[in-house]
Amino acid sequence: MRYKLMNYILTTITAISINSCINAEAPKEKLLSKMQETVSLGNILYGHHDTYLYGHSGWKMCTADTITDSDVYQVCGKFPAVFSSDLGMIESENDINLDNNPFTLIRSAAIRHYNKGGIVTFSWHPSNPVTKGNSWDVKTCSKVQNIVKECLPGGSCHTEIMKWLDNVADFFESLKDKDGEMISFIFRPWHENTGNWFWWGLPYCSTEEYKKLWEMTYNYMVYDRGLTEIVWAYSPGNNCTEKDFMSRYPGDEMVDIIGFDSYEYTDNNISDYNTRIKSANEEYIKSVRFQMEYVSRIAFEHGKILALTECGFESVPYPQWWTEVLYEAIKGFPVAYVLSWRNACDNPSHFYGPWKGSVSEDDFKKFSQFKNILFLEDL
Ligand code: BMA
Repeated sequence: MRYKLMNYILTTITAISINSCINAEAPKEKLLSKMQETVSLGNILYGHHDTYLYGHSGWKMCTADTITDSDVYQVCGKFPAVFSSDLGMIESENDINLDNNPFTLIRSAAIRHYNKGGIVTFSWHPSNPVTKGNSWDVKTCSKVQNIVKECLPGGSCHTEIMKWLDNVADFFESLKDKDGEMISFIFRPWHENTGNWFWWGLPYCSTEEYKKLWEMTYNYMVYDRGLTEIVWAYSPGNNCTEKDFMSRYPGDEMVDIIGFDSYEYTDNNISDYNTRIKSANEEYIKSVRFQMEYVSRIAFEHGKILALTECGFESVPYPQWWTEVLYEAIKGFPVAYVLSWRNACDNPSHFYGPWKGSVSEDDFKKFSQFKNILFLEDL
């Protein structure tokens, strides 16, 4: 009897502690589990940058309580599973980001999306701290004028960049769920680092300096500010070699997601329109699959989640782009999410997602009905 009672008590205690472990799962673990589960079931989450904030036809969200629209929703009746936005200009304490979105609205949209079970991600296009131009201001960049080096301890911009990180951290800290707890989200700093268009790009700093920049960012957020719920995404650009991709990898302890950004471009030397689009589509599928091949292997070997962190074909000119190009490019890879870039509201040709009346509208609907492409309502 005593043995049975003892056994019962032990079993109960074990069950309680297992349950409390499950209940106590931190927001970051929950977010990672959500993505892992997606992948293990062979599903892919669909995401769209700034989806709640504005749309191609010129609509713009104005107040926090009107966060009820999205070009994606207008087309397929479902909201994306992943909501992305950008922190560019937060460094200069602007109230509005580089794409004219008030940070208050970005915050509201992110929290609302999270409270509905969605996944939130932020990129950051910070200004050039030396020239005060934007992220793309690389005119003076070279290994001689190395801005990344200036940002590191001892460099002329170090104090300033630490203040920038402070502003980013303040914003992150303000992201609280309905119970007042900090939400978990994906942060994707220093992205497309293998290209030559950002001041932290491949030609403008050494691999060690890039890694130190990441480490400085990570240490500040996690150890100085205690922001332990951040999910860190490392996402270089496309068409880079495996060697370049990994040469700047900051290390397993500072990364949770490994992915890349990849866009489709046409070759203007091809004069016939249809041939030009066909060739761009073929090239895109080939290049994404080529890179997915090695990035998925790396992600697996390092125990990380795989994602196509940005993708698209500006103006989506090919009507079947979603099912015949994007889907073909990612099919068969364990990708947790794919994210279409923004549908600008002030530049008619700068859109990457669907919108009502776009030539790829019907195809997007078809794509959204694929059983393995998940939206907010599926989470
Ligand atoms: C780029 C473009 C820019 C935008 C930037 C940050 O790809 O869409 O217009 O300012 O992203 O969102």
